[in-house]
Amino acid sequence: MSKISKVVARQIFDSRGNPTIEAEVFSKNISSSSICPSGASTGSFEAYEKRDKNIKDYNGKSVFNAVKIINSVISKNLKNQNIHNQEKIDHILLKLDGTKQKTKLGANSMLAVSMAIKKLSSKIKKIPLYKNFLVKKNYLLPFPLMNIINGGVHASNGLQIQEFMIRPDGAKSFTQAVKMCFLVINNLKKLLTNLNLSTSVGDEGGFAPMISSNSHALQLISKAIKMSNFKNGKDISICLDVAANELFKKNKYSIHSKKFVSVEKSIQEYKKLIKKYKIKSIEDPFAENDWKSWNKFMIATDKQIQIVGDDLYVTNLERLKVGFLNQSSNAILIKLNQIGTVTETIEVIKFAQNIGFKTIISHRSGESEDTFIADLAVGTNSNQIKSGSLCRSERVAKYNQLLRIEESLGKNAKMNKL
Ligand code: 2PG
Ligand code: MG
Repeated sequence: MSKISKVVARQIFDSRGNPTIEAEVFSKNISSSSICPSGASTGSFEAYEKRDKNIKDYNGKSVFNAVKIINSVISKNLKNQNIHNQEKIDHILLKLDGTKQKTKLGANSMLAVSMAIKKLSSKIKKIPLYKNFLVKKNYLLPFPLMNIINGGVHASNGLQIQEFMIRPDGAKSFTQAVKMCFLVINNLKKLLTNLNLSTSVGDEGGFAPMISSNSHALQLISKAIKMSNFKNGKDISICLDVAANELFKKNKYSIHSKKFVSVEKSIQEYKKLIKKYKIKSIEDPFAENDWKSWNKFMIATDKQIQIVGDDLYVTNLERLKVGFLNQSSNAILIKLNQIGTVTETIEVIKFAQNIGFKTIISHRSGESEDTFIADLAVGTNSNQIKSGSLCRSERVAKYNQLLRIEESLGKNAKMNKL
């Protein structure tokens, strides 16, 4: 048995330059560390992210109190625990916290520790991280969902929809999947340059040109797919994250233009976009409490596309159960820091897979060099992974890790089902 000797934390910085936590777990003189990510378009039911809120220090964003919690109470209570018993350790953290939204310890302190434990366990077992989750053989690679035009709160261009993504549905390997996305991104860059539009990027590495209509963004992407000699909807498909919480007021939505319109009208407009641009997946088409509209949308699209709950479920088992009974979606986005521990995340993935939902592992808009989610995707047999564009090292790091995993699997490497 390998025991935890201590846990140490420090404040470091995420990809937006905001303070975040790195936790390092020790077993004698071996250690592993992990970094907590942070969202911008957060669901209100997400677990609590502890920040100091002292406006005179780092504009209120420092995490020194959370660091202190790890160095004192968490380190003390985890001392001598078996490093391989993730569930027990996570339950100790949950008990220490004792609140519904993890407001006492902070989900950021808990998650940084929880992920570092998982990493140290695999290091001590001398197995790669992806082999330390649910899947024990026949590992599959997830399809990447690359966010190539950024809008919403991730950019300042005025685009209503937050993420315009591509998914290389025709790829036979992860290497090929990345190559296909690379080609489309390169051609999109050429198109933007020719139109004198900016090729600077947003928080998730996608371009953030000053265009303000969804259909303009979709036309550009369709054109880039064609220029790359791929067929839209077959080789590559377009997928969206609307992040509709940000576009909701008094039961109306401003998804398709700046004007707020009814749910029925929004659904009609969605249907037009789906048909015209062969869209295959839409995340958060409606707001987090608007369960009725989600169900109407499921009925209106009649299983033809993937409908993904992110802010709707916040990787929370109770909310997922409600969504299942309500027939709100057929897929779930998985973000570790929405719930706060590895064990709870795995529980949600297992449940989702049992009810036939697709699972999509996701980064946050504030990320780091930590590639934990790449291994999590393979180790849980998740169908897709969303980690931004093929740009900005904190995004590419996850795709690079998947290329390494594919290489290590050799002939046995296969793509997951869509
Ligand atoms: C989302 C995420 C990641 P954020 O809405 O899916 O793309 O964004 O981390 O800002 O919540
Ligand atoms: Mg989302």
